[in-house]
Amino acid sequence: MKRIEILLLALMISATILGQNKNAPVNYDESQVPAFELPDPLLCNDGSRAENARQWEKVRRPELLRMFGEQEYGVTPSRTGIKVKHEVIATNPEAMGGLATQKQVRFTFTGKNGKSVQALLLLYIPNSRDGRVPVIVSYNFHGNQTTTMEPDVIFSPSKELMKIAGSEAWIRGEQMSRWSYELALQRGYAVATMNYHDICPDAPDLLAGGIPSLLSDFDIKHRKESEWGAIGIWAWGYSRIADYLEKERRIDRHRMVVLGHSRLGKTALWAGVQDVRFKVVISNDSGCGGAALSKRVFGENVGRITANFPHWFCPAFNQYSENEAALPFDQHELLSLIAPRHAYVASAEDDQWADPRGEYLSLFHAGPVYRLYGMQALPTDEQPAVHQPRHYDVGYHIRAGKHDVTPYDWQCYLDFLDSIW
Ligand code: GTR
Repeated sequence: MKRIEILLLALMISATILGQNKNAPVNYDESQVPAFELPDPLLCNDGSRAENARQWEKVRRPELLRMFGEQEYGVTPSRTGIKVKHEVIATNPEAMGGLATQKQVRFTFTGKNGKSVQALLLLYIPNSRDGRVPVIVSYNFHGNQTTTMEPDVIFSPSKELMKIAGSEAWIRGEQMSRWSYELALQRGYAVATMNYHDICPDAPDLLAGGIPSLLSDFDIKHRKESEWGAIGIWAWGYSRIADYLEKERRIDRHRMVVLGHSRLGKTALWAGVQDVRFKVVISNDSGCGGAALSKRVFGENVGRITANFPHWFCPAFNQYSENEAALPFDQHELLSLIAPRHAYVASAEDDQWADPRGEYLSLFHAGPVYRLYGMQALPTDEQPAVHQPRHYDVGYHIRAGKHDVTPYDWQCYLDFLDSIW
């Protein structure tokens, strides 16, 4: 073999070993979906089958949880040594034209290395209700100030951190179409948001900021196979928000919802799976590495996602790049880990990159675990038409339009929450 051929061969082999192929082919043709067999979520590693909720909780659930940690998102450290301080830095009892009480809470995280980082939580509590109310917790993409035109909402600290992104995207109100605050507040729900970059900057090179900078032994470029990455760290951040909300006297800590869109939908699922304080877990267009079944290899796939976002998952996940058939698990099992709490999956018709059908089937195949608890899961593998929400003890809808969060999505989520509470 010529030298150049040897070099090419070596490159091909290493690309396969390392996964992460930016050019992994993308399929949008249903007839080209490979034949695959989904693992049975109830089948334990020793070959026995969980027959009831107790066996599920004792044996199978911990096995699956460990698998997702070790092979996809990375293991969440049981102790980070990080201390958190909360300070209410602004309040407005007459926010949103009197609809809500607004609070802005500064979180200061301090690591064992003595470094600190700050994050800012924006909380709206409905004034039309007395006492404790349910809360929807959801990260935003570009700062609290982008979720509303309310002039007293302080810019998220990550605006400084993300100077490279110093674009239009960060201006006040820019993302407000994604935040149906009024609707939620009118219906008696509090909403809490924080910018996800505050917790961990979403760019491979910026991982030096945020929580990673407080972890002296963490180096994104040299992680161990099962070491956590950005999704794991954002999920950890969701739990820190829950810590605060549990102590807030207007919040009903038994009715905390985590909601996320897209990469933050993946994050909401991983957070909700691990932290049982979230009683409802909502995935909005979360796609590959979120609600969608990986083994369908439809739209975004493991090769593409691990190549484009090497910092999101743990290195062990790369081995399934262009090799989804080898996955010993699939995302329906992630959704099953939410039982006996409630999972909601939403898709958008034009968001084929996220594989709407794969998202639906994933929730359908999580059904056996919900049924162990006597809960009603999706009764059929036939995906409903657009704007025909299916609300049981789990929920699903698909709407017309593109990859986004819209008032229609919020309305469906609120209807579902009303139906279970
Ligand atoms: C895309 C990515 C998706 C999804 C999306 C988003 O580029 O391929 O997995 O996470 O970003 O978060 O908006």
